[in-house]
Amino acid sequence: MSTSAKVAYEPLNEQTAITLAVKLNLFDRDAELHCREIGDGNLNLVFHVTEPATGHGTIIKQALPYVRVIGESWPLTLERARMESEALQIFARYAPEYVPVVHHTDEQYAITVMEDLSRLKIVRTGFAEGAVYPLLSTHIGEYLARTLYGTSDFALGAEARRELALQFHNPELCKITENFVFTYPLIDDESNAVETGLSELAQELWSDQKLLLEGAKLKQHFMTSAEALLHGDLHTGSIFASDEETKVIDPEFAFYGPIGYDIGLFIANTLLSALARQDDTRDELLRHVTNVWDVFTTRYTQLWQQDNQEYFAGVPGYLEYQLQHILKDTVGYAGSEMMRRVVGLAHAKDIEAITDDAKRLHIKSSAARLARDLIVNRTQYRDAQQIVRALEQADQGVEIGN
Ligand code: SR1
Ligand code: MG
Repeated sequence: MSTSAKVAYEPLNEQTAITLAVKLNLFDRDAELHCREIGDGNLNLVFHVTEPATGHGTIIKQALPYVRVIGESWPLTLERARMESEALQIFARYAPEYVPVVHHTDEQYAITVMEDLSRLKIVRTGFAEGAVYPLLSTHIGEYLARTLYGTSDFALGAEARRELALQFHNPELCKITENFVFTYPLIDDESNAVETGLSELAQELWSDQKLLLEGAKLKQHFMTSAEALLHGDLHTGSIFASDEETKVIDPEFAFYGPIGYDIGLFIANTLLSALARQDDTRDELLRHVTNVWDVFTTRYTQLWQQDNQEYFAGVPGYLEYQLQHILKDTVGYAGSEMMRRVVGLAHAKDIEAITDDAKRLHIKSSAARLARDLIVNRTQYRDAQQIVRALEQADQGVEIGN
């Protein structure tokens, strides 16, 4: 296979993925290689090429010209592969220890070749199996503070920030979020997947005028605010981890948006996994919710004070105002994400896998009630501990309020 600009795109298969890995000198020419397509996301192909004799491996990710889970009837730009590889490289400038190394990219083939992370596990899967990942929220809080502060106006200055934002226009993937996170889950749209035992609750939500109004405001803020370069889809399926290590993958939804969106997605998906836990370790997942916020704010504050291009940065109260604004967005977007994982198209696989109907329905209805409160009452939340209290109230079926 050539990587010349004249060659037309074609999807890889397990054999051509091996050919490419050898051609890129990632393995010896005579190495015996195995390859498996392991993509389980909604959009792309992912090939895992390994050399069993040495234990070495690499990942080759390729965008398809359509949405993988739907098929060719839903075409989608290959441009997302460029977004992903460029975003990975930018995030690596700020937080290299939390991002996979990119070995090679090919725009024509929509390919990103990157570090093999098979020593780690996808956090959503690990959480479902009972893992806790003690360092996860410390690592994610660091990653979020460094990437989000580092790409903001405060760190870069407005001119450089505007230049960088041009590189991450990403209209097609932003439209997916606008529709499937912000719009469809709040209306009776045919794309929604609502299980029978939840249809009454869904009808209630879809006619809740307060929810629609606050959901609309969050969507508009997502569409117009350009605070920092976001990952754009930072759920627990986009994070690999072990007890010692954390890596954030899949930033194909990267664009300039509101800082609270990335934090909110991590929190929402951790809350969902916590709702599914009924043993003592639930508290350890909930600690990730408070800790990610604490680590984020501590580090963001240090970065703000160390190096800030904004003339007004030192004005008393300005940093505190920014952090309150980010918290309000974080809470609201955590609500939007939780809601779409219950009544929208793309559900959380760990919750869907629960076979006890009563338990699954309880988790989903608690999640929907919590999500509504996070969206509608987001300005009332003063700290992340309040989110944890709201989850316990939703789970116990009592009124949410502090
Ligand atoms: C149709 S795509 C739905 C979801 O898949 C991606 O992983 C994003 O989360 C998107 O919202
Ligand atoms: Mg993804």
